[in-house]
Amino acid sequence: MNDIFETIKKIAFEIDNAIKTEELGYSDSENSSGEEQLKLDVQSDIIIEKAFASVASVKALVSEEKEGVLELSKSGTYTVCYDPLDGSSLVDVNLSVGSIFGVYEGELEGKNLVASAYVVYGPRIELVIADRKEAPKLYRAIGGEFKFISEIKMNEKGKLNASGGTQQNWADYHKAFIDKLFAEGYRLRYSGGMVPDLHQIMLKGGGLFSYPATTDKPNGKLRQLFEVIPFALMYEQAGGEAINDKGERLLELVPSHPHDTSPCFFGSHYEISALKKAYGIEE
Ligand code: P6P
Repeated sequence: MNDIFETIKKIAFEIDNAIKTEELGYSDSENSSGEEQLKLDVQSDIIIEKAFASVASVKALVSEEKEGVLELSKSGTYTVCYDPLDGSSLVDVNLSVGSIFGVYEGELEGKNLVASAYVVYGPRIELVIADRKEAPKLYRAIGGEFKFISEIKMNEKGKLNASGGTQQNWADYHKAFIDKLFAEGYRLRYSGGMVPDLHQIMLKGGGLFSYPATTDKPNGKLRQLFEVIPFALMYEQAGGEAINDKGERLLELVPSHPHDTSPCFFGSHYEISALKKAYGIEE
């Protein structure tokens, strides 16, 4: 799998360069979720597809920017599911964005995720890689190379609260729960970019990121295969938890379509336990 991670490092520098040099603006197309595609979305997807086309261990790709599964090689082992530039609309207000990768072996479902990685394009380029055995590893681009910085471990309880979704469309019990955390002194940290928002909570020791079911998005907004499940591995391996609105582990999700979404909650044990109580979920 090292060939996949080395490829992601190359991709990271190419997409970072595209962010800094390519023209912004919308293309004249939509992705499978009906979202208008930015030129950078399309450009980033092309960079990733080209990069993995020559990696022998990769048999197929699933992209937020593509409809179905792109077969690359019958002899490959892994399917890489990715969001090439998550939160891309934040680039034109100069906020951090990211790429998310889930590496699956076998059927495309949570239990078959063998590793995940994400890249944060911010003041620095940072890469985090997780497998099923160890804590996530943080790397930082220094002098044109990624240097290992540290393993990521979360505390039992954090201080940050990233509360996603349109508040007027939250369920009453969700609003009461979020308000309770703020009443306990949690600080709001929400940029609208899943990658930097989840990265910040992990690196700052913990807290809660929530994107619940809402009246306008009853199945949540974030995609299972290339957003929710890859980050679920990160949070669990960092000592946190990642569940849906029924208390099920996000790593046990079984999407029926490559672009299925799920309500999702990522956090430290204290916050997830408090959420389960607020949602009437048995511990
Ligand atoms: P909202 C970006 O569009 C994204 O897919 C994630 O990166 C982010 O967490 C979420 O949507 C933000 O959605 O509805 O809070 O603007």
